[in-house]
Amino acid sequence: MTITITAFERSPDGGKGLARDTRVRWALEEVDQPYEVRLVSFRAMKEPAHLALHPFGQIPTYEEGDLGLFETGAIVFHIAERHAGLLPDDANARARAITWMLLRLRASGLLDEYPNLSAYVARGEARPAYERAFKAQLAVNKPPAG
Ligand SMILES: N[C@@H](CCC(=O)N[C@@H](CS)C(=O)NCC(=O)O)C(=O)O
Repeated sequence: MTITITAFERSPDGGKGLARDTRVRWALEEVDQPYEVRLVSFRAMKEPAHLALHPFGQIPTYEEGDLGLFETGAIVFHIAERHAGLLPDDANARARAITWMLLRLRASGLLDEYPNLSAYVARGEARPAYERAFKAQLAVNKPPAG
């Protein structure tokens, strides 16, 4: 079944990968799932068709057959539940992995305090799946001049 996500038609970050569709793209790349992207303008995000998918008129969203999801963590969790490779099978290890998955690491301020966490993020962003996700979002975003 085709997976379709939404992303900014023109991201305010100019291609730095900060918009949250990058996280969803990354999860899909990690589990090797092809996906399509519907680009939405700021205006279209607030119109009924998109609001039916996302009650707050934001990106990302996720559609797969009858299923429509919003909220990045929920989408990534759904992908991790459906496909092997993101969460361990052992119940306790899985619970610990989910804890880290739900932590908004960048927003937490912990990266400055704990160098091992910055190194963990750097290792993640060096992964081929992240590079593919980043390049895919960059392809629709123009970096700022200079
Ligand atoms: N809690 C939501 C936040 C989604 C969110 O903030 N999306 C931003 C892009 S990263 C957005 O659509 N901003 C445009 C707007 O709010 O009008 C999630 O994690 O998915």
